[in-house]
Amino acid sequence: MREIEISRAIVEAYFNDFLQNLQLDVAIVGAGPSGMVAGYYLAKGGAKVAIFEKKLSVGGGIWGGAMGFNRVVVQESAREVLDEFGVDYRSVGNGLYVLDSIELASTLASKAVKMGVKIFNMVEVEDLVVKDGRVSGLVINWTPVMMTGLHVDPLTVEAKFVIDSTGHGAQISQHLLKRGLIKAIPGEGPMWAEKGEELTVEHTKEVFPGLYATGMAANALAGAPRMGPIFGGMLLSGRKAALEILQKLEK
Ligand code: 48F
Repeated sequence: MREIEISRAIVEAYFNDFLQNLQLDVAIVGAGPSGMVAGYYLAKGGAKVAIFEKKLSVGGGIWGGAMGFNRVVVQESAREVLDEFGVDYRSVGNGLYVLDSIELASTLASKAVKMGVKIFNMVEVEDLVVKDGRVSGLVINWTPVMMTGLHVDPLTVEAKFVIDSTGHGAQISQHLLKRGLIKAIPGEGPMWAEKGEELTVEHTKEVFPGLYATGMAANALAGAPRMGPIFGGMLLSGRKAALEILQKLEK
């Protein structure tokens, strides 16, 4: 066994995948719950889809449950998404179910990847490509380059649709705001779990031509209430965006 064989295997495999994913049907930014669920349903529907995640780990805000107690709650309306993924849960009454956040994060990631979603971690999306009034791709760079502030130019990825699944800050939509392409991102309102969940799903939509927002990014764009450790809205939001985009792609 030679060290160079190990290096060659990694470099070839990674860059083959990277080349294959420079042109996508859908580029998702952020591998939290809404992004991974969106990716799964898009891949299931036959779309070519990749997720770009700036951290090393996928799962976003799932892992810590609430206050570090690694359990989360999902409501009745989202139970079919848990069943689709095969995540276990236990009823606690009143249409609520409790589940293990480690199982949720790892299963969403595993099922998305097995369904055909390519996840590129440690890649930060630093901007959008916008042409003729439509989002048509991502501007990406290595997270360590962004963290150190090195003066290194980015690369780009082309996509028919982009999804902002970046969570609370709606970081990708912020690029449109700062250029006056969208009017406002009010951010999340004070806690009201039930309303926040409803409005997150309701406001999961195309927020600018070619750009969808899911999960807490959709919530922030709508100025809807925060909801804490209940995750059904995140799962349903990811599924809703995926199904709408599949229709537009005529898949
Ligand atoms: O925050 P996050 O989990 O997003 P979500 O799908 O789910 C929110 C819940 O976890 C929770 C909640 C539920 O009630 O409130 O917070 O809306 O995951 C967002 C992911 O996007 C990544 C970030 O590291 C995280 O993994 N991310 C954010 N900005 C970028 C990014 C960026 N510019 N480029 C790449 N990844």
